Amino acid sequence: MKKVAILGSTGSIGTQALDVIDQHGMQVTAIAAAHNVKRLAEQAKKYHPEAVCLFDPAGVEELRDLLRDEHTEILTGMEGLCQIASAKSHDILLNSVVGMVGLLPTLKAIEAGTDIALANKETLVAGGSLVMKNAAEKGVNIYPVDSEHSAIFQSLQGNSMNRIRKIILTASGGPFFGKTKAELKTVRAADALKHPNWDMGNKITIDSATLMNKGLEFIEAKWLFDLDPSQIEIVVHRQSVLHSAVEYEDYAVIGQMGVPDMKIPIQYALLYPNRVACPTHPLSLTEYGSLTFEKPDYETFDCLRCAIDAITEGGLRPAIVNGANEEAVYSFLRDEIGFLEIAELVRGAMEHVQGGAVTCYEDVLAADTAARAYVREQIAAK
Ligand code: MN3
Repeated sequence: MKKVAILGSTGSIGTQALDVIDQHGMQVTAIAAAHNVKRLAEQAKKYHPEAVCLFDPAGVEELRDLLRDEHTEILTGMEGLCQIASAKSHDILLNSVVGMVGLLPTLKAIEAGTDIALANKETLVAGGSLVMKNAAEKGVNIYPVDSEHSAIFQSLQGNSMNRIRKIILTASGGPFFGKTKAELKTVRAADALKHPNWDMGNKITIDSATLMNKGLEFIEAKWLFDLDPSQIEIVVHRQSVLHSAVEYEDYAVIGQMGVPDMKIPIQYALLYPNRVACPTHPLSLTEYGSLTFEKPDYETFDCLRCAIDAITEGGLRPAIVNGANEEAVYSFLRDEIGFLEIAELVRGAMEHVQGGAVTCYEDVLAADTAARAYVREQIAAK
């Protein structure tokens, strides 16, 4: 029986992973959540993990009380996430926390030699060079959970001898596809939280609306598949049926299709290389009738261009863009700034915050901190 530890167990990816785990009778050895005490306690009572971590220390007493009859270790904070990530009691760590907070636990899991199902894209955006270098040294496998990267990973199977020309990274286009900057000026958080194809958390939903999500995925793809930025083409595909594709040297394009349901990539990451029944439904191409493909609007959605510029420049620039974006998105969710200001703040941080080379985790953390401080200063000075 495969043993799984989940960081981010109460979120969208975490709960869908548990559906997959229920279907296949895997064992859950540890779970962690940011602040959803009640759901975390329910999960602990159902799965009886060895350890439970609530990142936010404010809720720990309540969690302790809810789990007083359980024999489970209760942890908190970054220390708790890292303790779970470093433990040797699971075969695979699913890292589905949101944000830069996921990077250190990823590095700890690699240090422990544990394979990772990676849904935390900021891990690779902010610390891609470190993560990939350390994983290679330790022989750790990183299985992508993000649907696009899973599709690329699936399209690479059996093709290790063949040369990749480029990858086609598909994008849904988000809820504001086709809109102009003038129309987006007055958008509020509530408008942006209606995403067409996927059910996700708030941070990633806003990232999808600004297209920063695709920018982060562009960087993620560069690191996961060892590509040059010029080898990644972003294509807007509104139906989210083709989840991404690989073009080989002979111009054959191999892609992966399926209904837009994260359980398929989650299951592939957890059970690789096995393909077994998944708790979702089949794809009916005739129900869709037609699939469309278009170029992204880089003019309106400047976050996307920022991310590509950042990884093209390299070093700490992607960590700066990521940190500035996180800070700006949470400000937007609190209605402190307008929709278009997210991209303006990210662009500002990209141009004004000191960059440099990535030599260790502390470099990444310092760049992230400086980018967030820049964004907060700009908002305070408004
Ligand atoms: Mn995705």
